[in-house]
Amino acid sequence: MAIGQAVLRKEDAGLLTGQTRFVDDLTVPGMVWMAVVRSPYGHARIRGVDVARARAARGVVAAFSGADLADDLAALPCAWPVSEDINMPPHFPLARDKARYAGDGVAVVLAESRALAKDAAELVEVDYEPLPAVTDVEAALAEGAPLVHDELGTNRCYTWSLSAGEVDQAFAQAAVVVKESYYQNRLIPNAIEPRAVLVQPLPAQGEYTVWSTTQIPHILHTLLALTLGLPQAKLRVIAPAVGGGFGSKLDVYAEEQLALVLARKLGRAVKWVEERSEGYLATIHGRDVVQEIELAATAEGEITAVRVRLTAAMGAYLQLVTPGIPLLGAWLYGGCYGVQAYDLHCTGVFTNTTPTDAYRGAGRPEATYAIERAVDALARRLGKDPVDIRRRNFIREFPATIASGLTIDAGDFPAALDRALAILDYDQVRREQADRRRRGDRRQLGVGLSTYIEMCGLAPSRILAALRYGAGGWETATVRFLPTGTVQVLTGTSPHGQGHATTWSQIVADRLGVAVEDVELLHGDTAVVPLGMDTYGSRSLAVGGVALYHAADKVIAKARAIAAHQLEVAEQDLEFQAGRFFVRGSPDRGVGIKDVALQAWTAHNLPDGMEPGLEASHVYDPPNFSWPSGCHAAVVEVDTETGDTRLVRYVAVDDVGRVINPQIVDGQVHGGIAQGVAQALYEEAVYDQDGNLVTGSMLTYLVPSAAELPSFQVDRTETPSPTNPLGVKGVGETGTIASPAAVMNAVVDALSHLGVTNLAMPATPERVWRAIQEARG
Ligand code: MCN
Repeated sequence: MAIGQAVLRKEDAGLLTGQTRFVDDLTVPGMVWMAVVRSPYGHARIRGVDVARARAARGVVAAFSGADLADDLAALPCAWPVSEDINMPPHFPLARDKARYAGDGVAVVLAESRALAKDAAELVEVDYEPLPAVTDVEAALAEGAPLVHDELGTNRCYTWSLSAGEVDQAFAQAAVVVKESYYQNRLIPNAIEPRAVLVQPLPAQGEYTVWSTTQIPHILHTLLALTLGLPQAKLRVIAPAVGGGFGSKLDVYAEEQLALVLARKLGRAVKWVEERSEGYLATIHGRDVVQEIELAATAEGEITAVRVRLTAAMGAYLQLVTPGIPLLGAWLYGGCYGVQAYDLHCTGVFTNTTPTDAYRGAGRPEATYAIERAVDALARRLGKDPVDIRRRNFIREFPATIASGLTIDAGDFPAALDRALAILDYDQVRREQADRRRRGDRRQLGVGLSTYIEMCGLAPSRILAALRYGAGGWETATVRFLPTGTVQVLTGTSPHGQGHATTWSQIVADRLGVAVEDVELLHGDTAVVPLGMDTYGSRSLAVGGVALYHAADKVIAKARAIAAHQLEVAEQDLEFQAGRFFVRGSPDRGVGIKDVALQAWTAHNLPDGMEPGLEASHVYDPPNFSWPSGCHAAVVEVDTETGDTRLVRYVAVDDVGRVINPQIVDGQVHGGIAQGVAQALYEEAVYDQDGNLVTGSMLTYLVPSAAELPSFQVDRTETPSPTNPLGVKGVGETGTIASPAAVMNAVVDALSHLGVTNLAMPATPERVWRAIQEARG
C-alpha cells in the first residue's frame, strides 16, 4: 500500500536543485517589462496623470494612466456577492478618479528591462489631492466618516445574518453570560514567491498564453475570458511551479489583466514581477475583523446559546471572494459544542486599505479563535478547568447537524482532547504553573487549548449556490494508461507547495496496483487540463483526490472487461489485486493491468464495439464539506517584567481522517501552526491615520522563523470521513485555524492570576507588559 506511507515528495528534487521553473525564470522573445505606479496616499483624488516624461525615458515602450486605458480595461471580478444588499463598486486595474488605498495602481509603464521600467515609473507625475482616509472598520461606519466610494453614500458593503433556535430566551434564562471582544489582526500573507505574470500574444492565431503565479489557473482562465470578452479557447493559462500562496494567489489581480490587455495592445509579450514591499501593498491581506461574542451558559458550564457580531474589513475594493471570507467561518462560532441557539450578524465594511481576501484558514481561524477564547473566559468565570467546560459541551453523536444548519459527518472530539492532554502531560504542566505562581517567579507559565472543528473541501456545488457563490465546487480528474504501462494523471487542482504530485501518485498507484514512480501528474495548464476548480479551502484531496479515485475505478472497470475478454471468462469471475486480474480460484490464470493497457492501445483484440484505449475521466462533486477537527495545546512562558512571551511547547492532535502521506500531513500542520502562532505573537499589518501602511516591509512586519518556534509535537486521531470513499478530510489549514486560540489562551492563562483577562493579538512584549501594568493598577 502506498497510501499511509511517508513517500518522499516527488517535487523536492527539482526544488532543491533549482531546476524547478517559476514565472520569474521565464523569458520569451520580444518581452517588455511592466511596472505599476502606485498611490502613495491612502485616499486621494487623482487630478491628473502625466506620463510624458516616463514615455520619453530610455527604453520605455509605452506608459498609460488609468484614464488612458479606460476603454481597454474591465472591472476586476468579485465572484461572491454574499447578500441582496451588497454594494459592489467597480474595481478597475488602474484607478481613474480616486486612489482608495496606499498601493492602488494609477499608471503603468512598459520598458525593455525591469530596471528601466522601474526607473521610468518614477517619472510619472500624478497630481493628487490628498483626502482624509479611514482605515478602521468601526470608524468607517461612524457618521461623517470619509467615504471610500463616494457614490455609495456609505462604507457599508453588506450585512449578513444567520439565526437558529431561541437565542433571546436562552440568554434571558442563562445563569451566566460571557461577553468578549476580540480583534483579528490584519495579516500579510508573505508567500515565498511574490506574484508574477507573463503574457505572450500569438497574433497570427489570435491567441494568448498567460503564465501566472496563481493558485487558480482555471478560474483565471474563465474570468479573464469573461471580463475581457476573449474567446476562452484562445486563451491558455499556465501556473508553472508556484512558490506558495496561502490564499493570496486565489484571485484575479489587476496586474494579470493589465499584462494581458497591454500584450494585446502592443503585440508584445509583457512581464511583471512583484517586489516584496510592493506585494505588501498590492497583494491581498487577511483578517481585520472586529468580533463580539456572547455565550449563554448554565451554572455548570453548559453553553446554551452563542451570539456573534462581526465587523469585517473588505479593504478598498472587493477582490475575487472578499465578501465571503468572514462567512466561511459563520457557521462555526459554536465550535465543537452542541449549541442549540445561534445568532450571527456580519457587516462588511470598506476602508482605505489593501483589499482583504482569503488567507490560510479564511474565516475559520476567526471563528475558532472567538469560540475557543470565549470558552476559556467562561471557564474562568465559573472557576472551572477549561478542559472540563470543553468536555461537558462536546458534540458526541455523528452525523451531527449543528445549530447553524450544516452537518458534521464524523469526528471524535474527546479522543483528540485526551490525546493532546496525555502528550502534554497536562497535570504536570499545571503543577509547574502552580509552583511558579507560588514562588512569584518572574517567568510565568500558561497553558492554552483549542479544540476546533473546521469546514473545508469547498464544494458541494448546491450549497455554494445557496451561499450565492459564483461557481461550482466540483473537481476533474483523468487517469490514463500510456501504452508502455506508465500512468498519466490529469488533475484540476493546482498545487503550490502541497505535494499533489506525490499524494495523487500514491492514490492512483494503490488503486491501480502500480508503483508510485509509474504515475506522472500533469496540472496547472489549461491546454493540458482544460477544466478544474483549482486549489484553496483545503479542497484538493477531499474533492480532487476523490475525483481521481473514481477515475481510476473507471479505468479498472474497462481493464477488467478487456482482461475478461482475453482470458475468456466472465467479468465477475475476475479478481483484481496488486495490479493483476486473475480468475477466482485459479490465481495462475491472469494478466497484469499494464499488459491490458498495451492491449487496449494496440486494439488488436478488444470486445466487440469497445473503444480503444485505457483512460477515464471523472468530475466529482461531493455531497458534504470535509470536517477536520482536533485539539491543539500551547504552553507559553511570559516574562512578567518585560512582557517577553515565548512559546515553549506546542502539541497538535488533528483528525484529518485517513492520511495519504503522513510526512506531507505533518508538514502541512507545521506550516499552519507557524502561521497561526505568527498571528498570535508576531504579525500585524498596521495603518496610520492617513492610510499609510506602517508595517510595509519585513523590518516592521515580523514574520517569525524557525528560531522563534519550538519543536512541535504532532499526533493524530483518525475518524474516517464517511462522505468520501477515501475517508479523507483536508489538512491544509488545520494548524492556522487551531493555533491562534491555543497560544492566546495560554498567554492569558499565564497572567490570569495577576488579573489579566483579555489581550489583543499579536501579544507583543509591549502589549503584554501594558496589560500586566493595567491589571496591577
Ligand atoms: N493530505 C494527506 N492526507 C490527508 C489530508 C491531506 O496526505 N488526510 C495531503 C494531500 O494529499 C495534499 C496535502 O496534504 O498533498 C494538502 O491537502 P489538502 O488539505 O487537500 O489541501 P490543498 O491541497 O487543497 O491545499 C490548500 C491548502 C490551503 S487552503 C492553504 S491556504 C495552504 C495549504 O494548503 N497553502 C499552502 N498548504 C500550503 N502549503 C504550502 N507549502 N504552500 C501554501 O501556499
